[in-house]
Amino acid sequence: MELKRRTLLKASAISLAMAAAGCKQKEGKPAAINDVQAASIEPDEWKKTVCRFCGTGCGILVGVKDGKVIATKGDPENGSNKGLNCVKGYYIGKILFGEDRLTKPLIREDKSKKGTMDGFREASWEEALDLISMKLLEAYQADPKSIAFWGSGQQSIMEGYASVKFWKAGLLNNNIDPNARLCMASAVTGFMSTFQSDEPMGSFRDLDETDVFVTWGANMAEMHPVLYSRLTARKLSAPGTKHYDLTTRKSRTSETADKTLVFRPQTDLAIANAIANYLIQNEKYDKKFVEAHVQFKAGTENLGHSFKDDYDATEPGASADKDWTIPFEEYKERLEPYTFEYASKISGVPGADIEALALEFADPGKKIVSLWTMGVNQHTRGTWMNNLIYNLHLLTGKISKPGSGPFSLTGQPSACGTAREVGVFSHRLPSDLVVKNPEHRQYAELIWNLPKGYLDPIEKPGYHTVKMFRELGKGNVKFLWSMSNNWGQTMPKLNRFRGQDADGKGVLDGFIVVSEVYPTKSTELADVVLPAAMWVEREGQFGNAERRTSVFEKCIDAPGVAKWDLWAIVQVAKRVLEGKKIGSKPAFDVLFGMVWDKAKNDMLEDQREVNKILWEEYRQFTNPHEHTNPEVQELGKKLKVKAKQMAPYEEYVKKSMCWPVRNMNGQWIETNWRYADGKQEDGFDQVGIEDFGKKGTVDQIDFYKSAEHRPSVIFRPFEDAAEIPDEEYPFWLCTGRVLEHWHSGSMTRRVPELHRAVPEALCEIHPDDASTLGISEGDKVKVVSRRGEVEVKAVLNGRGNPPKGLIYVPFFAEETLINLVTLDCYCPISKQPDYKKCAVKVVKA
Ligand SMILES: Nc1nc2c(c(=O)[nH]1)N[C@H]1C(S)=C(S)[C@@H](COP(=O)(O)OP(=O)(O)OC[C@H]3O[C@@H](n4cnc5c(=O)[nH]c(N)nc54)[C@H](O)[C@@H]3O)O[C@H]1N2
Ligand SMILES: Nc1nc2c(c(=O)[nH]1)N[C@H]1C(S)=C(S)[C@@H](COP(=O)(O)OP(=O)(O)OC[C@H]3O[C@@H](n4cnc5c(=O)[nH]c(N)nc54)[C@H](O)[C@@H]3O)O[C@H]1N2
Ligand code: SF4
Ligand SMILES: [Mo]
Repeated sequence: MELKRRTLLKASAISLAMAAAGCKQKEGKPAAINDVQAASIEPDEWKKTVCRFCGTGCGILVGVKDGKVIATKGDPENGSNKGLNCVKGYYIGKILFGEDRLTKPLIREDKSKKGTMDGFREASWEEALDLISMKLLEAYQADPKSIAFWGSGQQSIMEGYASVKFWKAGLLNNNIDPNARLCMASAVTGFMSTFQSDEPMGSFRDLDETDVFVTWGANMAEMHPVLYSRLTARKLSAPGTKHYDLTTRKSRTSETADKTLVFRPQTDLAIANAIANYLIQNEKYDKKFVEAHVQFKAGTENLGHSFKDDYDATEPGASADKDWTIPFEEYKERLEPYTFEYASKISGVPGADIEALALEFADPGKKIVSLWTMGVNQHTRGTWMNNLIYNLHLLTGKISKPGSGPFSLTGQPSACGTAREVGVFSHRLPSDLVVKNPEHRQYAELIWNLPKGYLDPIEKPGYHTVKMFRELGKGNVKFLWSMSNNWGQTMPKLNRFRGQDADGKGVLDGFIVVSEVYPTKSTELADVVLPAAMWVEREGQFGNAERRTSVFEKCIDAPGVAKWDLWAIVQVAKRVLEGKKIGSKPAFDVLFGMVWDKAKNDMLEDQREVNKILWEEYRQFTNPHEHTNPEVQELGKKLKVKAKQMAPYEEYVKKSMCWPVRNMNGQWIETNWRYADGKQEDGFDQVGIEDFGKKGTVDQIDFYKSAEHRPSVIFRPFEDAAEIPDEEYPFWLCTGRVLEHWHSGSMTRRVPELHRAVPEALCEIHPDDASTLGISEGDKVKVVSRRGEVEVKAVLNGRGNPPKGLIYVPFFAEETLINLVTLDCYCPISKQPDYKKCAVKVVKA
């Protein structure tokens, strides 16, 4: 096994040396890890880490010698991947070594050169931090609403926690949101509206045990490859296991599916309702389960679309998240129009295929796992679509059981751990708490040692991401700090700040700080660039899609004077809070004194120590029962925050675990199926439900976080997309990713092997459409929307195959800025934009 691996690595090293790849990587230097490994040098030490790419959260062992990363391999002991890695994980070490790594702080001297990497000079950290702090204070004092922080599901958990604490408690400002708003916001509002508790109930182990897989808008073969291999392994080892792929374009994931249901964009809403309608009309739902565990609801309808900046203030915008209880009969009635015929007519999927899937749900003997990612979340009715999938699992009782459950897949390595769990959202606080609830704020005040009523910012909530960048474009956000993201490329409708008809004055005039590891489309727009220690150049934790918290150890030092992002946050907090008091104490001491070394006048040097101290503080949010203050214990109990209880930091250094993690007889035990009190003979290896849950009478399930312990089946109708193809713009544009590249390509395009595999973005188009337009393979085409255009090469029989009338363009290539074309309409509940559909025309360039 190991020998084979060496041979492989050798081959890749040879091809690496021979290739004249047009990407930036220090080749042949000791830093080019696989090179060294092929030369049979044994690492001094293998350190435990986690992949920094997708939400699968694969464990990776990093081989270190003489302070250098010389090899990487999958960690066989990690429960998420059991030693496997996809091609990005395989080459992950190389992301550290792009030749243009940012190693020194940069300060822009020439504002007229904004939009390029010219006009910067190198600066010391001291100077950069002083300047940032001065500009932040200046903007804040002029207008507290004019500052913003844009975070990321690629920050470590404590980096996210520190940024939340600084922004929300230090600056009393809720203008902090993560890139996860573009990614998981609809999943969050879906979970909260149905279950009143965020994140999936099941675990990846469901994939190994199910009878039927349903992908509802996820290209797992390319985006969660290691999980996908668990799916295919299950199909191979348990003949008869089925996979239904619902999609708007045939992808690699469709290739192994038993049935692919290609539907017209947005009509997934109608398909899901048709299945629910069938179950109810034919009494094929699980009556016992429904009677014991479920309530029925309806919500605001006819929401319209969020084209306008003031949409949130309109009547439908403001009431979008309202829902109310309805009797079962009313739910049944509302569903009635959703026959297979109707769903088939609007979706284009044969009625028999929808029926086949409905029959799977109707079969009480079948275990079903639903999986979805951006097809469902990046959707102007994203929250609704999440609700509709839960409806099917709740109606059939196929939930919280090994092999059965709705599983919302997370994109980023720590969208759950960081963005969601510690609350890097404009409306949230740690542990599912929200800023607009006074009791929730009071709980945070108790943990953060703040006077009662202290957390009372003007805006509750602050700006969500789309709003933040709209306001930046207009000049109303005057100070922005972004960290571990690349908004200059990944934000929808980019020409609000760049492109031919840009309204980008705000970006030019505002003061923008970008913490990065490479030059990007965002650093081009920055006033200060802070060089960050990336991946294993610092220690941290990620929380993956199955609620698994993992520690990654620091393996090497960062290049140049690049520094840990968390250090930069604390340093700016130190300067900005200078002279301010909370009660009678210096504000900085109250908020960050515990990680500050007064003697050295710097943050504590030991990163593990810093992580540990902050983690133990965060753990007070999730483990009130361990707290010494009875007030915390009581309020914590009332708010049921214990549903997310965590283990001490050191326990995660030993092994990764899925929360809630409970201490049972001195052992820290993870939870694979929430809400369930498992019996071992039923396949559970956990016993005992949450302390505040009662032993469920039906299926040993108790949805203890839901109102009245009953999650909601919510009726959500079909409402059409925000922009629909017409005569002038006759095609649907769908955007997304490819296996080899990560988002804006800033890291993966610097890995020669990945860059060579997919060197440019291509526009997939159906051969019939191409022929009508006179387009041949490889021709340059212009993709034009009402907002902007890009030029891109056409591919007729590419990796994915769109149906007639739909084209697909990935967004990894900065020279093909497809987000100049996309739309920034969002789901009115989650405020997550819909990158998956807008209307375009295609012309030969
Ligand atoms: N290689 C690689 N892997 C990644 C990433 C990466 O950049 N590269 N990024 C990670 C991140 S952050 C994310 S969010 C995930 C994204 O993972 P995915 O969501 O799987 O990938 P995408 O390419 O964004 O979206 C493709 C899916 O959207 C579906 N879709 C399009 N329109 C609709 C619609 O109207 N309704 C429904 N139901 N489905 C629709 C398509 O059918 C297709 O299955 O990938 C993660 N993994
Ligand atoms: N058209 C279109 N656009 C989309 C999507 C789509 O489907 N279609 N999907 C959306 C989704 S789901 C997502 S999640 C977003 C992702 O959008 P972004 O998060 O904006 O894009 P990334 O390329 O992941 O940006 C992460 C940046 O962090 C840098 N980095 C790496 N490590 C570190 C570190 O330790 N510290 C710091 N400070 N920086 C670091 C990397 O170099 C990289 O440039 O894109 C969204 N945009
Ligand atoms: S599947 Fe995801 S986490 Fe695993 S190696 Fe690939 S990118 Fe990394
Ligand atoms: Mo994402």
